[in-house]
Amino acid sequence: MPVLDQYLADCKFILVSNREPYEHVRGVEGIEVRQPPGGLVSALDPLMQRIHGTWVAWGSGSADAETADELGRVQVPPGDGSYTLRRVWLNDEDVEGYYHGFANRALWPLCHLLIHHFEFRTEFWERYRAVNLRFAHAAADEAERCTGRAMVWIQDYHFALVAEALRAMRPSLFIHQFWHIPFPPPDIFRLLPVGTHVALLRGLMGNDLMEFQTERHAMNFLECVEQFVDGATVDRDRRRLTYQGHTTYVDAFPISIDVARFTEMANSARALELVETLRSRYARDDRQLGVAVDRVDYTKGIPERLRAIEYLWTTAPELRERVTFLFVCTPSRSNVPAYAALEQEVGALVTAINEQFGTPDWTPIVLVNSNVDADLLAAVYRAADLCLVSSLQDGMNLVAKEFIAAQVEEKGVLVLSRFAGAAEEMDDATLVNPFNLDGFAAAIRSALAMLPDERRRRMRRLRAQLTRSTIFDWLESILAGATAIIDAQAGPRPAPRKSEETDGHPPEAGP
Ligand code: GDG
Repeated sequence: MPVLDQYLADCKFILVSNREPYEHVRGVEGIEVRQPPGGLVSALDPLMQRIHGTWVAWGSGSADAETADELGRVQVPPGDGSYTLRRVWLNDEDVEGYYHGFANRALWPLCHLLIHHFEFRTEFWERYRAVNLRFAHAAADEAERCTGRAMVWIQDYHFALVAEALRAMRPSLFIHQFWHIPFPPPDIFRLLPVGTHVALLRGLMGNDLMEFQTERHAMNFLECVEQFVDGATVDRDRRRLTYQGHTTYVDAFPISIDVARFTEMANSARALELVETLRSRYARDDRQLGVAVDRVDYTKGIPERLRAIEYLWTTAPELRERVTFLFVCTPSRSNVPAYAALEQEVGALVTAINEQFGTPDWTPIVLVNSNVDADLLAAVYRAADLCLVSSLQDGMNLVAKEFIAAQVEEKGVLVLSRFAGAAEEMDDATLVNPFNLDGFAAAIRSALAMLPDERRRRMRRLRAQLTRSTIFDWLESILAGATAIIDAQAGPRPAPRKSEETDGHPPEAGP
């Protein structure tokens, strides 16, 4: 990664995210270290090791405190220690208010346009502000420890207020933020109480660069600023805005996956064994295998998908027993009531469909209600004749990309919601509107009927395109964008304030 390495040679890189890359937990045999699954950690951890950065995150593990120093710092990876993890401590009320409350019950549904799930409570908002401020202090403190330049990269909607607070503490920092989920248009964003929506926008405007998954989300953000922030100047053509003398650049950087790793996993001996098992169990006698993989989240359109399948088998009885669906539905955020209710709804729908259509030797829908390991996941994708992604709204959707990377035999069809960010890059998928019941069912039907040559032609193009845009390309383009802005920033950056030149803690600053 030449751009990155060149820039970071004399710059400290500070990453801020909710989840930490290494969690220490107390197990039966003492303290164990766990690395949470997920593409972001596996892409950013090697980078952090190479550039010896600092990662600021919530210390969520049961043995995190005893393995860190009094400031919450610990060297990771264990046994190598090439970078610093700075843990921020949250108590139960913080987690309830900041994470489950404002982030997941207010911002998450609002950004996904699912306003019937939107819940605002002032106590959640207050916690969110307080926790964001704490993260800003931790990042400022880490920046203070370096002699040269520093760059802070904030991840996601958990931290909409960090950039502004951090800029007040350390005006000379380069700060940018990647927003992983959609950004809503003004008519939705204004459902937040007056004051809160402006505070969030001003918080994000503390960034030098705001990164979104798609052009549409970037434009929504600019429109919200234009409508709600008095005194802000928005230049849509040049995708930037200016407020109180500070310019924020805004752009789209679609995230991706480690394509080579997924392809390699799909080609492993273990995956091949599992593919055999899956196909002999679920795709005997020329039956097709349809798969779906999601966290159980109301944004993923799982009930809508089940209803489309039910409609298909009701209106086209000849397709019964011709396809089995395997749904990997990983429980998620179960302590938020809407998620617990959704888990029940999905279970009940699957039971009803299986009772209605099942036969002694055919279970129409196989529901796996737990986290599956990476080998099995790769095998599920490889074994599939079709993959259904039916998000009602989605920033990107990595499942669609993982499926393509694992389709080494190029025989599977991707049925993809047009409301997932991924759809904007994937003309060769079968695009669907998950709200359109019979349209969705018809799309599944035509995917099942697609001939092998057509499947291969489409999958080959999807694979070629994915290979050109991996998570490493994503990282490189963001860092290239950031360094271009640094180079272009006209005039000297604001002089450091008094507090920055001392060893003292940064001043209190709030949004
Ligand atoms: C947010 C945005 C955006 C799921 N079950 C298992 C498992 N998974 C993995 C998948 C995939 C990931 O979880 C889900 O990623 P998505 O992209 O679908 O969705 P979110 O979690 O909602 O992520 C989204 C993303 O951020 C990145 O910016 O694309 O739009 O909402 O990687 O494979 N993995 C394993 N076992 C499971 O049972 N190993």
